[in-house]
Amino acid sequence: MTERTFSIIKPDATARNITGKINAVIEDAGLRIVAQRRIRMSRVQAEKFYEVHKERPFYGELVEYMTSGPVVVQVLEGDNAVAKYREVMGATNPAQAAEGTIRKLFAESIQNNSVHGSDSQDNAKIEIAQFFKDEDIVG
Ligand code: RTP
Ligand code: MG
Repeated sequence: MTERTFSIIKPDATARNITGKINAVIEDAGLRIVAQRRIRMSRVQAEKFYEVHKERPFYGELVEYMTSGPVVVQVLEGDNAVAKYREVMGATNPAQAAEGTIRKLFAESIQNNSVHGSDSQDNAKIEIAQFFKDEDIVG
């Protein structure tokens, strides 16, 4: 079933100028980038986005990191896009990520792991709506 997921290319990746390389992996996996914008996340945006992790010990550092440089927010579309993109991203910790995944190829550490992808269809909808208007998504 065709669905959409939300992606962020994180500050470690924009800093190394590898957004195109990451987009190539996304497209080679059969996902289409149907919306994309480069932004500087505000503290308020980052705190809201990662609110589910508020009680985790890494929350403060994570918000700090996500606001430390530009990010690229994206909407990806394709068959089973949510699960497909999680597969393409690889495990949160790059040391455990499978060969060929974005995090295996590019991530620097468990925090600086190059990309975010929604973990469910419900969250994908919520996350997409946080950053994109319907008319800015062109499928
Ligand atoms: P994401 O939400 O960014 O797609 O990543 P994920 O589902 O694979 O991982 P999650 O558990 O949701 O964690 C969100 C992000 O927090 C950072 N993190 N740091 N220092 C740490 O131990 C730690 N653990 C997680 C990562 O940037 C992770 O992607
Ligand atoms: Mg997550």
